[in-house]
Amino acid sequence: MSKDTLSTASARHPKPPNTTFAYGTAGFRTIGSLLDSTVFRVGVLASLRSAKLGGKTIGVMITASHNPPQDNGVKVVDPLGEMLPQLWEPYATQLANSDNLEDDVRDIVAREKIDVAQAGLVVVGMDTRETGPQLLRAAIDGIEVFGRAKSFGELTTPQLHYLVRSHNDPEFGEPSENGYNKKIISAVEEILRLWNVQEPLEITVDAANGVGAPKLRNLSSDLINISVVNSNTQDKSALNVECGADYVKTNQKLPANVQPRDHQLYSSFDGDADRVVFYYTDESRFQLLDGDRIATLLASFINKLLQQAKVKANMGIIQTAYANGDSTKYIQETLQIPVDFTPTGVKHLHHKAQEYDIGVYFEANGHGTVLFSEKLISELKSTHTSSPEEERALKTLVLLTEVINQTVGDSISDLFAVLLALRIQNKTCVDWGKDYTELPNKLFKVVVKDRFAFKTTDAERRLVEPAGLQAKIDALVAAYARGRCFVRASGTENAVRVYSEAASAADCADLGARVCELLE
Ligand code: 16G
Ligand code: ZN
Repeated sequence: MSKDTLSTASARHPKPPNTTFAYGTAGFRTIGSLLDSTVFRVGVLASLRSAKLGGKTIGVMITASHNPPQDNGVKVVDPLGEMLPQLWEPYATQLANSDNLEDDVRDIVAREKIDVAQAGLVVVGMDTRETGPQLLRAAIDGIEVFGRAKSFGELTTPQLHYLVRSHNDPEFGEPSENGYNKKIISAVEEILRLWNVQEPLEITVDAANGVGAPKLRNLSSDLINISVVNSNTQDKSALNVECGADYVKTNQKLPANVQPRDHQLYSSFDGDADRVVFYYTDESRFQLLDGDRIATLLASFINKLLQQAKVKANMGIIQTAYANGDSTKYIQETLQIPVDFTPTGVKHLHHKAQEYDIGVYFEANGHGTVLFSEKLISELKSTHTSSPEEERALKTLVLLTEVINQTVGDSISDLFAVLLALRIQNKTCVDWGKDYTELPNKLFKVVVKDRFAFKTTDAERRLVEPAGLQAKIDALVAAYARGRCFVRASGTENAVRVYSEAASAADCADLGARVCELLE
């Protein structure tokens, strides 16, 4: 190990005093100006991860997603575009907080039996935040202690995942941003041609003043006509402010700068373009189409194609506790597709979805994708068809596996999947909104002394600690028609979240408020 290099390089990235860092659900995330040493150390860890895997390409993404402009964050992406395995998260935390970096690196190298000479390439990307460029340089500095760095500059998070995967697996696509664009556009256009669609796909997207805006512009074509609002990435203080998927979902209202025409579909991305929600207005009433709706739309569309293609595949939908109870009921009773629940956080949903031939996973907040197993994809490619209708459905399914990002939830590819599902089924956004009605629901945030005292089970739907609290919640819930309520510690903020739903909006608000009182 080139000890000198590590200590010399690390001296350029001193750790701020009195700060502790924890690698959580979304990697490290805090005020951007505090993150220089952490990002440097994540760079070191990423090259160790590459060495551990015999030189495979690893990714580092610098982003704080939907968080406010002054925040930033960093996470590591594994070779096939998955999140860093949970076993390695403590190493990230260990290095970020280390007061003796050389010893801690040596410790990890010994424990994981790493030959640092094997360290290969680490690809790096960032969103559009003010602290991004400086943190990008810190990451590169860290990576180059053992490995090689390649910066792609500004990227959406899913683009970085794509780039990592395509560097390791050339069949996945060309390892460039252009390769990403080409893969999606050509699959979308081919589907449109198969279905003889003449009119271009059209939508207005609120890009949260984030990186999704410039990236969407690269995706126009004769058949794709997207207008982007909230596209100001120059004004660094505008990111995610009064716009973006998180704002729209949390406040259940239109973002700034969208003046809707009734019955027309709009969409919002978050700051790093891995979340998307849709909406329309109906006589000025705002109708949100969130992750639950995207899951049901895509699952039923894919089901129809499977039937037309006469292909059998086992499909499951993965939800979290935040999924609206009426969406779960609709999936189970009307679509007749099995539902699994996992804790919040993409890695949990993604993992579960991999158990199916087709695993559809979406968090209600709009993060999700559809995973197709390798086995099914090769079956689809080798199936012989006996009618043009079967042939078209089969081809569409194969092309959808290219439109839909197979590594992580992706605003851009989810946007196209939704537009295709609507257009091909001749379904309007109003039809989509009427697939099922939604139970009134409300989210509360409570600041408590120690959020780690709240321990859950059953995919975060029940508390096991503090002792006795769940029984009190159960007693409250029982008093409301179709009441449901759960409490969980946030993984990204120092707070506890309370979600309530009930048959009426008044009951839902009342139930949530009473449960919040129990926490004080
Ligand atoms: C992270 C997760 C997101 C989840 C959110 C919950 C990833 C990439 N992101 O942002 O999926 O919805 O945390 O936040 O896994 P919370 O724990 O603060 O409620
Ligand atoms: Zn995001």
